[in-house]
Order: sequence, then C-alpha cells, then structure tokens
Amino acid sequence: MMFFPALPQVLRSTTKTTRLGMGTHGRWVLLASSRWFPWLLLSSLLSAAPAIAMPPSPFVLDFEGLDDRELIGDFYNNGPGGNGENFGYDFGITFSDNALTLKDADAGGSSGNFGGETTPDNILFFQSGPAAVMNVANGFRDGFSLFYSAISLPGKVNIYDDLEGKGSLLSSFDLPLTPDNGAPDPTGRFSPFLPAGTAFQGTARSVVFEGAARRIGFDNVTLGAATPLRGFTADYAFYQPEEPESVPESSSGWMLLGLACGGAWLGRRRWG
Ligand SMILES: [Ca+2]
Ligand SMILES: [Ca+2]
Ligand SMILES: [Ca+2]
Repeated sequence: MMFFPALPQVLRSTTKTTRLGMGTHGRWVLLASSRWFPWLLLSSLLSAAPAIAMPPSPFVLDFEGLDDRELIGDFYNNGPGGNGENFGYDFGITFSDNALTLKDADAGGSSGNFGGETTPDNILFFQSGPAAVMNVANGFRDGFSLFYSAISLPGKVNIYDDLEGKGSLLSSFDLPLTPDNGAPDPTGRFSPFLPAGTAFQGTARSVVFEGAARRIGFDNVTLGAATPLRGFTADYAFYQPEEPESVPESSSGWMLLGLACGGAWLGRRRWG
C-alpha cells in the first residue's frame, strides 16, 4: 500500500560546523621556532584534545535528524547513525543495537503508527529483546525523564551508576499504559506521549528502557531533570562533530531485520 503523508514533513536544520583541529606541518615549524613554543604547544594540545562536549544540563535527545528506522548508532557519539550519513552530536552517548528511530507515518514514515509525539516527527523504539540500553560515558546527575506511549503493555525505566545497566540501581520508575488513539495527528494509535521521570542522587551512566519490543515508544529523553523538556533543545550546532572524509559503512544488520519484520504495533502499516 502506497502511503501519502497527510501532513508536511517537518525537517530540522542539521547544519554542520567544523571544529578547530591540529595545524599543518608548516604551522608546527613556525611554532617550534618560537620562544613561546612550550606554551603554544600546550595550548595547541589542549585545543586539539578530544573531548566529549556535554551540553548544559538538563538537555534532551529528540531523535530528529535520523532517518526512518535508522539505528541510533553513534549519532550522539561523534559519529553517524546506522545509515552512515546522518551526523548528530558529540555527547558520548550510545544506544544498544536494537534501538532505532521511527518516523510518524503522517510525516512520510514507512509505518510509524503514533501521534502527538513530543517533537515531530521521530521517536525512539526498540525492535527486539526485553529492553534498550543507553550509555552515557561522562555520566549525568539530578534526574532522568522522558515522554512515552505504551498502549498494550507497560514498561519501566532503570537508572544505573555504571555502563550497560550495571553497578548500583540509582532509581527507577514505571511506565503504565497510556491512552489508545488518544491524540492522533491525524492518525496513530500510540498517542499521546505522556511524561514520566525521577530524581536521583549520584552520577548515572546508563539507563535501561524496559518494555515489550515494538510496543513502546519514547521521545524527548531528558538527562538532568525529573521532568522532561517538551521542546527541541538539542540545537547545539557548536557541539557538532566534523564530518569525516570517508563515511563509515553502515552497520545495517538490525536495519535489514527491521525492514524484513515490517511488523505490527508502532511500526505497522495502517490497513484501515
Ligand atoms: Ca506526528
Ligand atoms: Ca501520526
Ligand atoms: Ca522527536
């Protein structure tokens, strides 16, 4: 069934900037001839040192800028998403390989059966296993929150002080069922998306999103606050990494599996 979007697709600018990097050979010769060389060398090394640039807290991951059914990949880790073409931000944040974006079918997505997502038109979901995991290399504090839709099976969020859902459990919160077809825009049974979150003590380094695969979706994942942010706040152009000259190959195994499954729930086609 061919799908024709009923709403204009909202596209957000993904302007890329170039960060200052190491100088040329000639620059080093000039620096070495200077009596200020030690200080200049130190300054250059500091400016060139790789650093994970965390935005002001709290901040939100809105999943915009990725394609429909694209693995999150390194989109928030100084690299591309799973398709190898969309570059996001250098936050040091990665997701497990079952985590993808899904674009609303009303906005041209292949099968997104949701509505009222917090920031149009993409959400986060996972297509296999009992949970998705988000790792935050630098950690974050104070709170964690999100918007979600789960119309048939509930979910739960667990926050840990080590990577990969390990270490001590800092806090958790349940994700009870949400309304079915409560805010279609104009279509989408998984609607609306409701807020949930928690405050915690300490430094968190991973979050486990539990639920039934393909039957729970998330948007505006907010780090650093117990109440999720509603708008686009990831407009941190100056954090954007320099795009490499050679685009890495896409790790498309999950992508192909997802396309093959095609599937029901959030990602099912609407047969009327
Ligand atoms: Ca929508
Ligand atoms: Ca919709
Ligand atoms: Ca979004």
